[in-house]
Amino acid sequence: MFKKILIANRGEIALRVLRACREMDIKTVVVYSEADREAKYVKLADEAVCIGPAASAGSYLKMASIISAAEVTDSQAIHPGYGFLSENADFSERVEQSGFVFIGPTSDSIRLMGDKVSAKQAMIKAGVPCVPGSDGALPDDPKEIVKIAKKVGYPVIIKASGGGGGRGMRVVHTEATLLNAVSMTKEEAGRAFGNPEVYMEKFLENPRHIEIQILCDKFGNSVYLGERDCSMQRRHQKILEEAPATGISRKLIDKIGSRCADACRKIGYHGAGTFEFLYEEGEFYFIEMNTRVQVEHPVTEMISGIDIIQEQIKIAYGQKLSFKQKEVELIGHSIECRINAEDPYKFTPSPGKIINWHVAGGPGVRIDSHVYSGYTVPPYYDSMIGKLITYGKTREQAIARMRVALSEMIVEGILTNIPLHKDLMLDPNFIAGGTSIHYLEKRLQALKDAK
Ligand code: MV4
Repeated sequence: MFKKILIANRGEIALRVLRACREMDIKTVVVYSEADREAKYVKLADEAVCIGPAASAGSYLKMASIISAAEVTDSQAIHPGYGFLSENADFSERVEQSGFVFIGPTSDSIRLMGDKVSAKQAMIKAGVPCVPGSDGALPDDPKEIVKIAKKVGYPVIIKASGGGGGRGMRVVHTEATLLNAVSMTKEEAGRAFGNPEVYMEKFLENPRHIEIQILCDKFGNSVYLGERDCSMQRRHQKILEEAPATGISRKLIDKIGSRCADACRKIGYHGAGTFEFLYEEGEFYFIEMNTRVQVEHPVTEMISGIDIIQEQIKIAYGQKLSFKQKEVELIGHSIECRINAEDPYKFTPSPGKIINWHVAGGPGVRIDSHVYSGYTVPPYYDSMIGKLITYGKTREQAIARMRVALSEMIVEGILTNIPLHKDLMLDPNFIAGGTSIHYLEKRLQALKDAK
């Protein structure tokens, strides 16, 4: 096994990776910016290297500084976490060219999935169902574009090939506004992603966001670890996730899951990965694939008993997957509430010093967080300061445990979204399960209107 791994990230995921390494008896190196000097994982790591100023452009995004830190500490591999350089194909390439192992898929896989048109074409070829739409990128000829939209049927959505995660999209309801929307999306995409290519899909009005977790080794063995429901979101930021998804049959999950695992084999993927789907009226439609570990991976860990970070490390080292699909047993239910340092209803960031931090406990409660009493939440990064995860035999029990756990949380000195999570745990529609991607925004609007 690796003797030493460098963790190229910050916050709760840096601590999460560090814990996985320590359990495996692997030495850890963390890199940190000047703003993260006081973080808990910096003290827990075997070695820590300051790589630059608070602004991530000068630290967590500086490839040369991270690779230098790996060189001076004699690290063997680099775990990129999520965000920052985790889905940057050039970074993974440079890591490998410098003689280190990138804990993730090949740069070719990252590139294939980073371009949404090539990702979708690869998935169609591999037999994964996709949203009906244009066959690849849209042509320049306006007549052709109008023809494609007519065939797809309105409403349609125009998406940038270089986009993803909600960036660079436009919904079009009628032919009258189509061509202008296409040019505007192309214009923006060229500026934002350096790639003006766009494609078209049928716009699904009220879907759920369901994703499939997969693991593949370097020998063509792949498994799926069931699904997560990530529909509870606002402005493309997920706020809570759960596994399994309410009301979707195991038979259907097994069908779509094995398609995903097959697709990984076909494209030579290795590592952990997530297939994102829209789910509407009993059908799955692939939209994007994430080639990193995700924030919400713990809910899958809770119901599968599989440590996804440790599996990533073992795969990267070149071990074969130690279990087969039929040995994957998903038991119980898990919910994750993302704890953000922000106003619970205005969503404005609330960085600053945490005067008092007291976390929940008891059976079926997990906290992934790097913060502590006296820690100052820096204003430079994402507002997520931790994740509260519960597990129960049933969804009802996971919700009940979440309700109690939220009531036990004490966070003083900054605002958090804990009150919003408390509200949601009592919301009849959430309790019923299966709400769409638009539910939270609609509910927040209704609250505003009532005031
Ligand atoms: C869509 C869609 C409806 N129809 N595609 C937004 C993020 C990006 N991953 C894809 N997104 C969407 N694609 C079609 N054909 C609606 C969304 C969408 C969405 C998707 C997942 C989670 C939250 C969302 C919020 C708004 C829109």
